[in-house]
Amino acid sequence: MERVYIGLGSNLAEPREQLRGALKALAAAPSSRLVAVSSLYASDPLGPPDQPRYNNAVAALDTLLAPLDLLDALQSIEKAQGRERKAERWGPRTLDLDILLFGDRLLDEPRLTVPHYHLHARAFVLYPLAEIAPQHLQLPDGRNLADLLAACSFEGLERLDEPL
Ligand code: PH2
Ligand code: MG
Ligand code: MG
Repeated sequence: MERVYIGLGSNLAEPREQLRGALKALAAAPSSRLVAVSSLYASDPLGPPDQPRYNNAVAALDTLLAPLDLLDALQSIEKAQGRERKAERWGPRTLDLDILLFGDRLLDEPRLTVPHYHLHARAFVLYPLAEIAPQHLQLPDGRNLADLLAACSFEGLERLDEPL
């Protein structure tokens, strides 16, 4: 089993329900066990500003799947929840499931880069990740989660009290 952290995001069609649906699907993913889920967050959109705020969360999954097989599984969950792939970069979406970390692996493949490209700079990833990751988590490239957090402002992020 390898521990994978997955970023969840949505800003269309009842975002909180989108995240809930995604968690249900993740819990049912083959050869995998959903082990932790962060709080629910609301966040200002990164990218084009003329789009709704996002809901974000991070989940921890233990899996026997290979990285690209997990990516296939995540993309079929996105698709089942109405995700349309559009040309606009960072545009609105019903559901986005991003592999943030996959055990200790460093992957640089056409379909998958791990750790996720923008992990280090995104409050809506780092703060929920820190809730469910070990306190001294070290990324496979040597960076420490605590250092990344300390350098990342909470601005634009809001932790919601409602349960996910
Ligand atoms: N995802 C994006 C683009 N911008 N902004 C927020 N706040 N949250 C996201 O999950 C997000 C985003 C592309 O994946
Ligand atoms: Mg994303
Ligand atoms: Mg994505």
